[in-house]
Amino acid sequence: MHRQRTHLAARVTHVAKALERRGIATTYKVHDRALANRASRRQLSGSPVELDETQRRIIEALDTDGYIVVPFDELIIDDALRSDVLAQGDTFVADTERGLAAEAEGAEAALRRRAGKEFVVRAYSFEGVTLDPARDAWFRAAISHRLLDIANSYLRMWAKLSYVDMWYTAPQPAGAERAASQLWHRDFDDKHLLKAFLYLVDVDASAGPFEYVGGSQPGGRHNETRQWAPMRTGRFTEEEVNKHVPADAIQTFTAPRGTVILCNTSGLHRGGFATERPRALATATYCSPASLKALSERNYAPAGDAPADPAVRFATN
Ligand SMILES: O=C(O)CCC(=O)C(=O)O
Repeated sequence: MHRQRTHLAARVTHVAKALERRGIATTYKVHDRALANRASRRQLSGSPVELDETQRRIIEALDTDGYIVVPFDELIIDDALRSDVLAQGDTFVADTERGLAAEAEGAEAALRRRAGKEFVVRAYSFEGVTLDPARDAWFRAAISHRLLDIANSYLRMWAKLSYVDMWYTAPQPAGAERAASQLWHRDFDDKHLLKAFLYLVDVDASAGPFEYVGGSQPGGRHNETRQWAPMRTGRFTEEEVNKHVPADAIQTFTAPRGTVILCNTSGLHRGGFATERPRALATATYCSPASLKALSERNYAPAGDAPADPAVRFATN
Protein backbone atom coordinates (compact mmCIF):
# COMPACT_ATOMS: atom_id res chain seq x y z
CA MET A 1 0.00 0.00 0.00
CA HIS A 2 2.72 2.44 1.06
CA ARG A 3 4.80 1.58 -2.01
CA GLN A 4 1.80 2.13 -4.26
CA ARG A 5 1.16 5.56 -2.75
CA THR A 6 4.81 6.55 -3.16
CA HIS A 7 4.70 5.48 -6.79
CA LEU A 8 1.49 7.43 -7.41
CA ALA A 9 2.88 10.56 -5.71
CA ALA A 10 5.99 10.39 -7.89
CA ARG A 11 3.86 10.08 -11.02
CA VAL A 12 1.65 13.01 -10.02
CA THR A 13 4.74 15.15 -9.36
CA HIS A 14 6.21 14.13 -12.72
CA VAL A 15 3.02 15.01 -14.60
CA ALA A 16 2.62 18.30 -12.67
CA LYS A 17 6.20 19.26 -13.53
CA ALA A 18 5.68 18.42 -17.19
CA LEU A 19 2.52 20.56 -17.26
CA GLU A 20 4.32 23.40 -15.53
CA ARG A 21 7.16 23.24 -18.07
CA ARG A 22 4.66 23.27 -20.91
CA GLY A 23 2.89 26.27 -19.34
CA ILE A 24 6.16 28.20 -19.05
CA ALA A 25 7.11 27.38 -22.64
CA THR A 26 3.65 28.50 -23.83
CA THR A 27 3.92 31.77 -21.89
CA TYR A 28 7.27 32.42 -23.56
CA LYS A 29 5.89 31.71 -27.04
CA VAL A 30 2.85 33.93 -26.56
CA HIS A 31 5.03 36.78 -25.32
CA ASP A 32 7.52 36.27 -28.13
CA ARG A 33 4.94 36.25 -30.91
CA ALA A 34 2.11 38.41 -29.71
CA LEU A 35 2.70 40.32 -26.50
CA ALA A 36 5.88 41.60 -24.84
CA ASN A 37 8.34 41.11 -27.71
CA ARG A 38 5.94 42.49 -30.25
CA ALA A 39 5.60 45.68 -28.23
CA SER A 40 9.35 45.79 -27.82
CA ARG A 41 9.95 45.42 -31.56
CA ARG A 42 7.65 48.38 -32.06
CA GLN A 43 9.65 50.41 -29.51
CA LEU A 44 12.81 49.91 -31.54
CA SER A 45 11.24 50.59 -34.91
CA GLY A 46 9.59 53.71 -33.44
CA SER A 47 12.93 55.15 -32.32
CA PRO A 48 15.62 53.80 -34.66
CA VAL A 49 19.25 54.18 -33.59
CA GLU A 50 22.19 55.32 -35.67
CA LEU A 51 24.95 52.77 -35.61
CA ASP A 52 28.54 53.49 -36.52
CA GLU A 53 30.69 51.30 -38.75
CA THR A 54 32.01 49.17 -35.84
CA GLN A 55 28.56 48.53 -34.44
CA ARG A 56 27.23 47.58 -37.89
CA ARG A 57 30.12 45.17 -38.42
CA ILE A 58 29.44 43.58 -35.02
CA ILE A 59 25.76 43.03 -35.77
CA GLU A 60 26.53 41.59 -39.19
CA ALA A 61 28.91 39.06 -37.61
CA LEU A 62 26.41 38.20 -34.88
CA ASP A 63 23.72 37.60 -37.52
CA THR A 64 25.99 35.32 -39.54
CA ASP A 65 28.07 33.53 -36.93
CA GLY A 66 26.28 34.11 -33.62
CA TYR A 67 29.45 35.60 -32.11
CA ILE A 68 32.15 38.20 -32.56
CA VAL A 69 35.39 38.99 -30.73
CA VAL A 70 36.10 42.70 -30.26
CA PRO A 71 38.90 44.51 -28.43
CA PHE A 72 37.41 46.39 -25.47
CA ASP A 73 38.75 49.71 -26.79
CA GLU A 74 36.82 49.28 -30.06
CA LEU A 75 33.63 48.47 -28.25
CA ILE A 76 33.82 51.08 -25.48
CA ILE A 77 35.51 54.17 -26.86
CA ASP A 78 35.23 56.19 -23.64
CA ASP A 79 38.75 55.86 -22.16
CA ALA A 80 37.68 56.71 -18.60
CA LEU A 81 34.86 54.18 -18.63
CA ARG A 82 37.14 51.45 -19.95
CA SER A 83 39.78 52.11 -17.36
CA ASP A 84 37.14 52.19 -14.56
CA VAL A 85 35.79 48.81 -15.71
CA LEU A 86 39.25 47.23 -15.78
CA ALA A 87 40.05 48.70 -12.34
CA GLN A 88 36.76 47.28 -11.02
CA GLY A 89 37.78 43.92 -12.49
CA ASP A 90 41.20 44.09 -10.79
CA THR A 91 39.54 44.80 -7.44
CA PHE A 92 37.15 41.88 -7.91
CA VAL A 93 40.03 39.54 -8.77
CA ALA A 94 42.11 40.71 -5.78
CA ASP A 95 39.15 40.43 -3.35
CA THR A 96 38.27 36.99 -4.67
CA GLU A 97 41.83 35.71 -4.39
CA ARG A 98 42.00 37.03 -0.83
CA GLY A 99 38.70 35.27 -0.05
CA LEU A 100 39.87 32.01 -1.60
CA ALA A 101 43.10 32.15 0.37
CA ALA A 102 41.11 32.70 3.58
CA GLU A 103 38.84 29.75 2.74
CA ALA A 104 41.91 27.60 2.10
CA GLU A 105 43.10 28.54 5.60
CA GLY A 106 39.80 27.30 7.02
CA ALA A 107 37.72 30.49 7.10
CA GLU A 108 33.98 30.04 6.55
CA ALA A 109 33.06 30.28 2.85
CA ALA A 110 31.97 33.88 2.31
CA LEU A 111 32.31 34.20 -1.47
CA ARG A 112 29.26 34.17 -3.72
CA ARG A 113 28.69 30.90 -5.55
CA ARG A 114 25.63 29.14 -6.98
CA ALA A 115 24.66 25.58 -6.21
CA GLY A 116 25.68 23.23 -9.02
CA LYS A 117 28.22 25.70 -10.37
CA GLU A 118 30.47 26.10 -7.35
CA PHE A 119 33.54 26.44 -9.55
CA VAL A 120 32.54 30.05 -10.31
CA VAL A 121 32.88 32.81 -7.71
CA ARG A 122 30.58 35.72 -8.58
CA ALA A 123 30.70 39.37 -7.70
CA TYR A 124 26.90 39.61 -7.43
CA SER A 125 25.23 36.28 -8.24
CA PHE A 126 21.48 36.26 -7.56
CA GLU A 127 21.53 37.87 -4.14
CA GLY A 128 19.43 40.92 -4.90
CA VAL A 129 22.19 43.50 -5.37
CA THR A 130 21.34 47.10 -6.15
CA LEU A 131 23.54 48.51 -8.89
CA ASP A 132 24.28 52.18 -9.24
CA PRO A 133 25.81 53.16 -12.58
CA ALA A 134 27.71 55.99 -10.84
CA ARG A 135 29.54 53.44 -8.69
CA ASP A 136 29.56 50.35 -10.88
CA ALA A 137 31.54 50.89 -14.06
CA TRP A 138 30.65 47.53 -15.64
CA PHE A 139 26.94 48.26 -15.15
CA ARG A 140 27.57 51.71 -16.64
CA ALA A 141 29.22 50.09 -19.67
CA ALA A 142 26.39 47.57 -20.01
CA ILE A 143 23.77 50.33 -20.22
CA SER A 144 25.92 52.61 -22.37
CA HIS A 145 24.43 53.31 -25.76
CA ARG A 146 27.50 51.82 -27.33
CA LEU A 147 26.53 48.36 -26.02
CA LEU A 148 22.79 48.73 -25.61
CA ASP A 149 22.35 49.89 -29.22
CA ILE A 150 24.18 46.78 -30.39
CA ALA A 151 21.98 44.55 -28.22
CA ASN A 152 18.77 46.25 -29.33
CA SER A 153 19.73 46.22 -32.99
CA TYR A 154 20.87 42.59 -32.92
CA LEU A 155 17.74 41.42 -31.09
CA ARG A 156 15.57 43.63 -33.34
CA MET A 157 13.75 44.96 -30.29
CA TRP A 158 14.40 46.91 -27.12
CA ALA A 159 16.29 44.44 -24.96
CA LYS A 160 16.18 43.76 -21.26
CA LEU A 161 19.48 43.73 -19.40
CA SER A 162 18.81 40.72 -17.21
CA TYR A 163 22.19 39.87 -15.70
CA VAL A 164 25.31 41.81 -14.73
CA ASP A 165 28.19 40.15 -12.94
CA MET A 166 31.87 39.32 -12.72
CA TRP A 167 33.10 35.72 -12.52
CA TYR A 168 36.27 34.18 -11.20
CA THR A 169 36.95 30.55 -12.02
CA ALA A 170 39.76 28.94 -10.06
CA PRO A 171 41.64 26.00 -11.58
CA GLN A 172 39.87 22.69 -10.96
CA PRO A 173 41.53 20.04 -8.85
CA ALA A 174 43.55 17.49 -10.85
CA GLY A 175 41.32 14.80 -12.32
CA ALA A 176 38.13 16.90 -12.19
CA GLU A 177 35.63 16.25 -14.98
CA ARG A 178 33.74 18.94 -16.89
CA ALA A 179 30.38 19.76 -15.26
CA ALA A 180 27.42 22.11 -15.74
CA SER A 181 28.26 24.96 -18.17
CA GLN A 182 31.72 23.51 -18.79
CA LEU A 183 29.85 21.02 -21.02
CA TRP A 184 28.35 21.90 -24.42
CA HIS A 185 24.85 23.30 -24.04
CA ARG A 186 22.36 25.86 -25.29
CA ASP A 187 20.91 28.40 -22.85
CA PHE A 188 17.27 27.41 -22.56
CA ASP A 189 15.81 30.73 -21.45
CA ASP A 190 15.66 32.71 -24.67
CA LYS A 191 16.55 32.54 -28.33
CA HIS A 192 16.84 36.33 -28.49
CA LEU A 193 19.99 36.44 -26.39
CA LEU A 194 23.17 38.43 -26.41
CA LYS A 195 25.86 37.87 -23.81
CA ALA A 196 28.98 39.94 -23.37
CA PHE A 197 32.09 38.41 -21.82
CA LEU A 198 34.97 40.77 -21.12
CA TYR A 199 38.16 38.96 -20.14
CA LEU A 200 39.69 40.59 -17.06
CA VAL A 201 42.86 38.47 -17.25
CA ASP A 202 44.77 36.82 -20.09
CA VAL A 203 42.94 33.59 -20.94
CA ASP A 204 44.97 30.72 -22.38
CA ALA A 205 43.92 27.11 -22.98
CA SER A 206 44.55 26.24 -19.32
CA ALA A 207 42.30 29.03 -17.99
CA GLY A 208 39.02 27.56 -19.30
CA PRO A 209 38.41 29.72 -22.37
CA PHE A 210 34.86 30.28 -23.56
CA GLU A 211 34.01 28.13 -26.62
CA TYR A 212 31.27 28.50 -29.19
CA VAL A 213 30.08 26.66 -32.29
CA GLY A 214 29.97 29.43 -34.88
CA GLY A 215 26.61 29.38 -36.70
CA SER A 216 24.81 27.28 -34.06
CA GLN A 217 22.46 30.13 -33.09
CA PRO A 218 18.81 29.80 -34.24
CA GLY A 219 18.79 30.31 -38.00
CA GLY A 220 22.55 29.74 -38.24
CA ARG A 221 24.31 27.32 -40.59
CA HIS A 222 25.20 24.81 -37.82
CA ASN A 223 21.92 24.86 -35.98
CA GLU A 224 20.77 21.29 -36.69
CA THR A 225 21.84 19.72 -33.40
CA ARG A 226 18.87 19.59 -30.99
CA GLN A 227 17.62 23.03 -31.92
CA TRP A 228 16.71 25.67 -29.36
CA ALA A 229 13.30 25.47 -27.72
CA PRO A 230 12.08 27.21 -24.54
CA MET A 231 12.86 25.06 -21.49
CA ARG A 232 14.78 22.52 -23.56
CA THR A 233 17.67 21.87 -21.21
CA GLY A 234 20.39 19.23 -21.47
CA ARG A 235 24.03 18.87 -22.25
CA PHE A 236 25.61 17.70 -25.49
CA THR A 237 28.39 15.15 -25.53
CA GLU A 238 31.60 15.91 -27.34
CA GLU A 239 30.77 13.08 -29.80
CA GLU A 240 27.37 14.58 -30.59
CA VAL A 241 28.89 17.99 -31.32
CA ASN A 242 31.75 16.54 -33.38
CA LYS A 243 29.30 14.43 -35.37
CA HIS A 244 27.18 17.40 -36.45
CA VAL A 245 29.67 20.22 -36.57
CA PRO A 246 32.86 20.59 -38.65
CA ALA A 247 35.96 21.05 -36.49
CA ASP A 248 36.64 24.51 -37.90
CA ALA A 249 33.26 25.81 -36.66
CA ILE A 250 34.33 25.32 -33.03
CA GLN A 251 35.80 28.56 -31.75
CA THR A 252 38.01 28.52 -28.66
CA PHE A 253 38.49 32.04 -27.36
CA THR A 254 41.96 32.19 -25.90
CA ALA A 255 42.67 35.91 -25.78
CA PRO A 256 44.35 38.66 -23.79
CA ARG A 257 42.80 40.71 -20.99
CA GLY A 258 40.58 43.38 -22.49
CA THR A 259 38.98 41.13 -25.11
CA VAL A 260 35.20 41.09 -25.42
CA ILE A 261 33.24 38.17 -26.82
CA LEU A 262 29.69 38.98 -27.83
CA CYS A 263 27.57 35.97 -28.51
CA ASN A 264 24.12 34.47 -28.74
CA THR A 265 24.28 31.67 -26.20
CA SER A 266 21.14 29.97 -27.40
CA GLY A 267 23.78 28.53 -29.74
CA LEU A 268 26.13 25.78 -28.59
CA HIS A 269 28.75 26.88 -26.10
CA ARG A 270 30.75 25.91 -23.05
CA GLY A 271 33.62 27.26 -20.96
CA GLY A 272 35.20 27.79 -17.58
CA PHE A 273 37.03 24.48 -17.34
CA ALA A 274 40.17 26.07 -15.89
CA THR A 275 42.90 23.54 -15.27
CA GLU A 276 46.01 25.57 -14.43
CA ARG A 277 45.29 29.30 -14.46
CA PRO A 278 42.27 31.17 -13.14
CA ARG A 279 39.86 32.89 -15.50
CA ALA A 280 38.15 36.17 -14.61
CA LEU A 281 35.59 37.97 -16.71
CA ALA A 282 32.84 40.55 -16.58
CA THR A 283 29.57 39.44 -18.08
CA ALA A 284 26.23 40.96 -19.07
CA THR A 285 23.15 39.33 -20.57
CA TYR A 286 20.63 41.03 -22.83
CA CYS A 287 17.45 39.08 -23.41
CA SER A 288 13.99 39.66 -24.76
CA PRO A 289 11.06 40.77 -22.58
CA ALA A 290 9.40 37.38 -23.27
CA SER A 291 12.28 35.67 -21.50
CA LEU A 292 11.93 37.84 -18.41
CA LYS A 293 8.17 37.19 -18.38
CA ALA A 294 8.57 33.44 -18.53
CA LEU A 295 12.04 32.03 -18.09
CA SER A 296 14.68 34.37 -16.71
CA GLU A 297 15.28 36.19 -13.49
CA ARG A 298 16.99 39.57 -13.24
CA ASN A 299 19.94 39.48 -10.83
CA TYR A 300 20.00 43.15 -9.80
CA ALA A 301 17.82 46.16 -9.09
CA PRO A 302 18.86 49.54 -10.48
CA ALA A 303 19.59 52.16 -7.83
CA GLY A 304 17.77 55.47 -7.59
CA ASP A 305 15.24 57.08 -9.88
CA ALA A 306 14.31 55.51 -13.20
CA PRO A 307 16.81 56.57 -15.88
CA ALA A 308 15.64 59.39 -18.14
CA ASP A 309 16.72 57.60 -21.32
CA PRO A 310 13.73 55.43 -22.41
CA ALA A 311 15.78 52.53 -23.84
CA VAL A 312 17.96 52.39 -20.70
CA ARG A 313 14.88 52.64 -18.49
CA PHE A 314 13.31 49.79 -20.43
CA ALA A 315 16.46 47.64 -20.26
CA THR A 316 16.86 47.99 -16.51
CA ASN A 317 13.24 47.80 -15.34
O1 LIG B 1 31.80 30.02 -18.29
C1 LIG B 1 31.67 29.89 -19.51
O2 LIG B 1 32.58 30.12 -20.30
C2 LIG B 1 30.33 29.42 -20.05
C3 LIG B 1 29.28 30.39 -19.70
C4 LIG B 1 27.92 29.94 -20.08
O3 LIG B 1 27.67 28.80 -20.34
C5 LIG B 1 26.87 30.93 -20.12
O4 LIG B 1 27.07 32.08 -19.70
O5 LIG B 1 25.77 30.59 -20.59
